[in-house]
Amino acid sequence: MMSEFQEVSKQSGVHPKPAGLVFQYGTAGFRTNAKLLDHIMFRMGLLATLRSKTTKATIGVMVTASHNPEEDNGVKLVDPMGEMVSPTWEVYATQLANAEQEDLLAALKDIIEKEAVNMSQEAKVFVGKDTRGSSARLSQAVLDGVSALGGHSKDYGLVTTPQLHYMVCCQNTQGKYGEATVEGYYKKLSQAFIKLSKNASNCTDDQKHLSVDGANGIGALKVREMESHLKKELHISLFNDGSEGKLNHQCGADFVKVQQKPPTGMEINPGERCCSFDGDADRIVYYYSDSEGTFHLLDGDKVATLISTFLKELLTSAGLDLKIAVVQTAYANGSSTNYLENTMKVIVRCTKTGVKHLHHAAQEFDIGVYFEANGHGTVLFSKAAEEKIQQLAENSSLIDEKKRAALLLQNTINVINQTVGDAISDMLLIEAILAIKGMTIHQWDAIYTDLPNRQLKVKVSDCRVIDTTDAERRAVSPAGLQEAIDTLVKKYRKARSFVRPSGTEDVVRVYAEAETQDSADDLAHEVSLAVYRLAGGVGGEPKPLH
Ligand code: 16G
Ligand code: MG
Repeated sequence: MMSEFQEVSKQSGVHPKPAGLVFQYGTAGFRTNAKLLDHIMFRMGLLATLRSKTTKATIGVMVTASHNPEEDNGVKLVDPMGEMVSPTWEVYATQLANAEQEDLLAALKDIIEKEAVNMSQEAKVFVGKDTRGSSARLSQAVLDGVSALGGHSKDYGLVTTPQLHYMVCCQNTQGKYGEATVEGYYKKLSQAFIKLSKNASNCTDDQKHLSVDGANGIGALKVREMESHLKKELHISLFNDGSEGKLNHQCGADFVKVQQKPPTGMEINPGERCCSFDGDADRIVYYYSDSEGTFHLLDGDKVATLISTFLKELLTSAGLDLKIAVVQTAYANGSSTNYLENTMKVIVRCTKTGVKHLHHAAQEFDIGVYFEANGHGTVLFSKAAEEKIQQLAENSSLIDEKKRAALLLQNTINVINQTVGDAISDMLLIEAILAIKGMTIHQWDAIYTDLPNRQLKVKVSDCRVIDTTDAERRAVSPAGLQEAIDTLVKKYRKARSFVRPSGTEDVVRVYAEAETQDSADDLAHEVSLAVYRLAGGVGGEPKPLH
């Protein structure tokens, strides 16, 4: 035991913490300029090793800053079933990251004590990284942290975030979820996709075509690797593949969603299906341009609607009585919620922003479809639901339609990465559904019409003055803010607005939707002004958009 700590002391000298630097384990881990992260990476290697010892399972560490600019980097921890690390350990992560150099051992021992970590337990940590220039050096710092505490590690090298989550889950289920290799991932997903595609009768080569914007990141590399496994059931034209352009620069899912325009570097023909991944391939959005050249975005809400409709129809055909729900956040377009609740009649839940909250809520149903409007999402099947579907699919006495539905459900389960939202897996599922339903992207888009909306941000001196409730839909402080928002919202038709402190940036986010774009823009501006005045705005007053 003594020698393990000696090694930590020695190695931490190689990855020293600049005095005074303080970072929080935010919504999706640590994220900042890559130059400031070396000590954090080393310490997350230490923490993952402790987490592995306490859970007696393999833990994942992913080095990425997702959709942030190339200069940034970040790190997130993955728990045994492939889910985000538990909230208590997020607190430890923050404590360990911020301990000054001379206090590191004390901080480490404090966690060991609180969690009663058995230091003689073996530890195993899986490490992955994205394509950023800084990722190789930073993932080495993670590996150093693991070895300093005597843990074993496996370096997966360049993988997408969802691939790393998948490996962790495979490993800890002793292969029940799949084989813990990149090759195993491609095989499982592509075999399920090909089986689903066989149900798409008379699908032409044109309909099998998809343009993919890889955001110049890891997703592009991995789509390319996967292509040969797809056996021509999907024809991909890959753009922003990283050979020239800069990561996430004017491209990728976040750019397309926020700017509501196509990425640069992509050829778009009218009516053609296109999609964009983000920098670590855990988000996807679709879009197309119509014959008049107008751009149409199909975001996470549209994806959730497509997938849940498909699943609900299959459950009916299969005669399975399973409870299906869609989990959204306050950012979900009001039209999507209305359509899901009133036309499709599925249960809709709303949670706080951040994948872990949606994931958690989705676990409460037999089938939980969760998507953030920004394109992060997946589907969770309860163990009981999976077993029922499995049994039905294996029942040889079933008649045609039921059998077909049961097999489709079974292959749908296999094409989905249930550990976390996965752009590649979501893409394959969406492509299969569109092919099976013989649906064009225009028909998918026409299922409901989005309400015009606007997102703005306001700088205030301290974001913490804003406290929210009801899944971030209402502000409880500062005093008077919610009343002001309520009064403003009443001025417009079909309007809704809310504000929340960002978990990744030092700003307050404002969302507004209304019947027309002008109304949404005006409302967003007026609510921004209310935030500025009541919550301690800094800099100049927010200016109107028009
Ligand atoms: C992070 C979250 C994402 C959320 C976003 C909100 C994960 C893996 N990612 O990117 O789900 O939508 O933060 O950012 O949880 P904000 O708090 O700055 O609006
Ligand atoms: Mg991401």
